Amino acid sequence: MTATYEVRGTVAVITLSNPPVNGLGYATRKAAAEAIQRAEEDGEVKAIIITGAGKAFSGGADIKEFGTPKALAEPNLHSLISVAENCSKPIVAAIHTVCMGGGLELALGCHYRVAAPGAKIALPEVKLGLLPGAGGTQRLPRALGVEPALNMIVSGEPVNSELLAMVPGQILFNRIIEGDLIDGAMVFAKEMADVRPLPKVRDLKARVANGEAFFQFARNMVGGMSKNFPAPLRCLEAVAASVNMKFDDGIKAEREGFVALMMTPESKALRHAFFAERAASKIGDVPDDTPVRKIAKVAVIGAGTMGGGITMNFLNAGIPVTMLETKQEALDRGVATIRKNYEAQVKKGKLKEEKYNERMSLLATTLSYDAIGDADLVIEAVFEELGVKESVFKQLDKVMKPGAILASNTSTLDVNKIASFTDRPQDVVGMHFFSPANVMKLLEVVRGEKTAKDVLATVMQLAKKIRKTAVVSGVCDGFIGNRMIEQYSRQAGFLLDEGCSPQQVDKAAERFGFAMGPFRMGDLAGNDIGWAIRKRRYVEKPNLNYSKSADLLCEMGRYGQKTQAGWYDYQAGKRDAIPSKAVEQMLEMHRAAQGITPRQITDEEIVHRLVFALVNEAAHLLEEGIAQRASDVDMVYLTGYGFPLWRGGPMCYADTFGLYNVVQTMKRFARNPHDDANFWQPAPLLARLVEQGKSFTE
Ligand code: T1G
Repeated sequence: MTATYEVRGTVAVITLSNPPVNGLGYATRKAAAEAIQRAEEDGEVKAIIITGAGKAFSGGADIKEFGTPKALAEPNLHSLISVAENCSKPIVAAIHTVCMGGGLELALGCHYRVAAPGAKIALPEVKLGLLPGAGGTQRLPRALGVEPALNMIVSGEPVNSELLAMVPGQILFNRIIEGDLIDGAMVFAKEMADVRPLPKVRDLKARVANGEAFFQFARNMVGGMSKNFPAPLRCLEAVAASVNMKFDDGIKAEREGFVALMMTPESKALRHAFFAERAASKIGDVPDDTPVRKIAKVAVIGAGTMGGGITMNFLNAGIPVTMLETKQEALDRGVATIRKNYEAQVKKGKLKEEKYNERMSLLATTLSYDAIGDADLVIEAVFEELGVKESVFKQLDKVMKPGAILASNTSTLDVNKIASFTDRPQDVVGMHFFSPANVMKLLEVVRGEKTAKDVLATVMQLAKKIRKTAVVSGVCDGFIGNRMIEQYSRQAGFLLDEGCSPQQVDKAAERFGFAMGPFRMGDLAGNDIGWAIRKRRYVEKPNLNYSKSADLLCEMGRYGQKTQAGWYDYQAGKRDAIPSKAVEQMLEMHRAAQGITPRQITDEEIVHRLVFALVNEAAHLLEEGIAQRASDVDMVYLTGYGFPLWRGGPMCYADTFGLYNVVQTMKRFARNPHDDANFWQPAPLLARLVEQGKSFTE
């Protein structure tokens, strides 16, 4: 949590040291400022190098300190940068690996900057709903040029150091150091030791031709791409200030923007999502250093939509896959679909031809279980019926080598039951991918009662390798995401019974920010899927009432896009959802048969019945230990169900709305005779949090 200091000859080397990424927390800022002052007072020292220990120069301000007094405790980041900039001896920032956010702003306050090639350079604050708040919007345009600086700040994306060093006229990097960075920085520092005046980025002028027109064009572009996210436009205005204002005035303008953004719910949501994604990879009772099993070869059972998509994830990560089917034509179809997906990417320029060929060379197919026994992981993606799973897992138990992980892609079936079909339940785990499996980031890792800890650790690490956001779920019907979406869908059905049209519900949900409303989603996924689940429910839970509208729709054969008719009508070959007269009439007749007089329902009621149904069911899941933490539930909905990122997930949204207000709203819903009063009783956890004045995620 500090900075180390050593003198080599006439050069002081200050090393930021706050693992894992040298976040510029209070202790580190204080130690760095003291070290600079120590070097300044040391008569032997002629020049100073600042660098970072471990795997980063610095990942920026310590986000964990935000909202606490430490974030602003002196020396705050501005003050540390000012200490560096006003030092009477030259300071060289020696940058490697990662230099982001406040870390780059500190480097910009130094007199010189040298970097190893391949260092990731970024001002990613915009991804946290912020803007660079320690001079980055004023110094980077001066050091790199206005347009490249604007692009970096508004996108937040990293750029390699050696590429930035090639920008004409830049002085962001005075030298790219091949070989040992510190040795190279020492050579450079000695060369500069007596050069005066010391160069300060703040003394440069930020210039851009046709400034007003340039920023107006940029405003239109950025504004169009950042609906619901206030930070990008604020970033742009701060960069414009670097051109239109004196440095100190620009810093003031930047500060105002930063403080304003820090208070926005969008930034709170984005910061929450940043930590939620990282927290999701941790399993309470599985230590981070649990040894993992080597996964060099994968087998996938089933070459259908899911099996093919799952296979692509591993091919994309360079892991060979053997795909197994029962019939050659199914295999051929599966391979053809994979080829078609890749060829589409090649056509769009998203995938190089040689990469495509390389990935296809990793794919093997077989009709025989004997050919997959040496795989380290096998994932079955066969028909969602327990009998079929049983026969597959009994086969796998026979042929798979000891220590192989046996995973099921089941979306609702009992993973404990599936594990019981084998003599190695400790090697069985659920890996629930979401369709399209090669696109959706979410992977629900379903932990059976007997699933071994190293199996979990292995799958969580593998998820990162195939670029999935893995969230651990316990075993229950629907795991986390689908169990919650069932309550969401029940509410959608009740809303139809009470007077809404499918398009009204969908529009309200989409205005709230969902990528797709419940009825368009049903038409896309296939309404017959929900139908099959409800038929099971009517037997298992006869007291759980549902709107019958969805059943009536399926009885009309309106399964959705695949039948060119669902909640909406569709023209052949098109996906545009057209409001359906037939559905409108069906709903009118259904309401009359139920004796329901349709009523006007506000968007707010629609959204809150949908979202708070998710929240209440999630509170039960947390209570039962199916989900480890509320932020995991948010990750499931942000990465698998199209929940708007700028709201942080259902649990974060409930916290922002206020849990007391959520419960008050639920009480109103419970009084609706056409709803489900029992469901709207606050889950015990939710009631407890309200009682204690606490929240799910803060
Ligand atoms: N502050 C606090 N913790 C951080 C952090 C940060 N800036 N960056 C990473 N961590 C933690 C992270 O939570 C995880 O913790 C561990 O480090 C490893 O992270 C005024 C206000 C740097 C590219 O936005 O992009 O400066 O889970 O798994 O894959 O203008 O972390 O192990 O407990 O991501 O090697 C701006 C955010 C801050 C950079 C490394 N900076 N970080 O990636 O490791 S705001 C950022 C990243 C700011 C100033 C403003 C990445 C990384 P744990 P990781 P990684």
